Amino acid sequence: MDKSIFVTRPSMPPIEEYIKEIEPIWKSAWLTNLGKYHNELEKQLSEYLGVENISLFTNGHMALELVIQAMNLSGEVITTPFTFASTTHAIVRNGLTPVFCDVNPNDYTIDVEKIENLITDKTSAIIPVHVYGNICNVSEIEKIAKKYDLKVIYDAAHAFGENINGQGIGNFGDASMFSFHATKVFNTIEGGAVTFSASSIGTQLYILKNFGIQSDVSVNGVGSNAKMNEFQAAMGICNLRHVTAEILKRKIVVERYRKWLSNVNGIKVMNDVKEIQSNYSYFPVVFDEKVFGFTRNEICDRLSENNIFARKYFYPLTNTFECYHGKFDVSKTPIAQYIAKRVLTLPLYADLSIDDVDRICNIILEGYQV
Ligand code: T4K
Repeated sequence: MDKSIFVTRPSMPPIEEYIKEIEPIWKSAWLTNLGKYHNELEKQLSEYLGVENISLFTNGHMALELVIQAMNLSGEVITTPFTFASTTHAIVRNGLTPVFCDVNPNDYTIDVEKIENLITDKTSAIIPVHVYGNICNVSEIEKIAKKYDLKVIYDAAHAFGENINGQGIGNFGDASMFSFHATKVFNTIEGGAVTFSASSIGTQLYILKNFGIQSDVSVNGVGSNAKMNEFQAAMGICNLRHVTAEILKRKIVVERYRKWLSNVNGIKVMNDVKEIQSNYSYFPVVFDEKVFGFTRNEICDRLSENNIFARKYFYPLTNTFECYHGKFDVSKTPIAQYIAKRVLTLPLYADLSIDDVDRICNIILEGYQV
């Protein structure tokens, strides 16, 4: 029986490297609460991401929840439903109403042509998603935000280390949230960060991730606890040494998938975009069953029968979740609905072998009539 292949597999440093990194933490017994390793990783990440301001968190979701809180938003927030649960939940958990904009059919990010029609006098922000690491149309979003005086917070969970024309992706909008979860291109086991433009947001984030505590005798924010601990930070420091090489290995895997699947009728794959330096975080494939001859679900099942576990990211759409039943009209996001029913993210990680990619593609293409 073949070994199981999952949609992803964490990048990890050699264990000796991690042990060496955590020994001083052990000896000092300073384990968390914004310690030395936390501060060091913050510094290294601001350099790697090419941003001036950054704040680390225990995970990406808390980073998003708290940056939304830090912006003091009210009323409605325009966002997309073609994302992980976190994006929509972070908006709702802040007492805000998500207003769902459709995605564009090319890269599944927010359709900038459809944003303005959704703006009302209650709109306070736009929260677009760089889904799969596909970068939103940041210049159009900026124009709209300026015109209507709206905040922009990017869900950049998938966009670690990406650049547009050499500029780090964390420099756009008022803020961006990155996820450092085990399944991401760069991980701190669990973890996340917010990059932001106004330094006042930094003060707010600092307070909000530590219970709203400003000093020993002053608590002036209704904060949470979302601090990154020292073991997470040490993992980040190790992984950061290897991340560029890991991304290059991912690129080789992606190129092999493209070689097999790019010219298949009824299969759509993502290609590189000239201005964008990609991190190759996900490999989504959209199956048009009428042309390809098989549905996404049939291909997903066929892979599972071979112990290959691709994932239907992002199905179901967040605006169809049971917890939001009756609240949103999914017919207003038809492109997102179309893609969610047909997309499959194929296994992708730095150590996925070319032989495995070949095997996966052969299984996908079994029975395909040219
Ligand atoms: N915004 C967006 C757009 C996001 O995609 C996410 C997270 C967030 C916000 C929130 O960021 P975080 O709070 O998570 O930092 C996974 C990840 O847990 C989640 O981080 C990620 N997005 C989402 C797209 O994928 P699940 O529920 O699919 O994970 P799970 O446990 O099924 O893992 C997927 C596969 O990864 C497994 O089949 C095997 C492999 N795996 C997983 C883990 C946890 C490993 O090999 N080792 C591991 O330790 O959500």
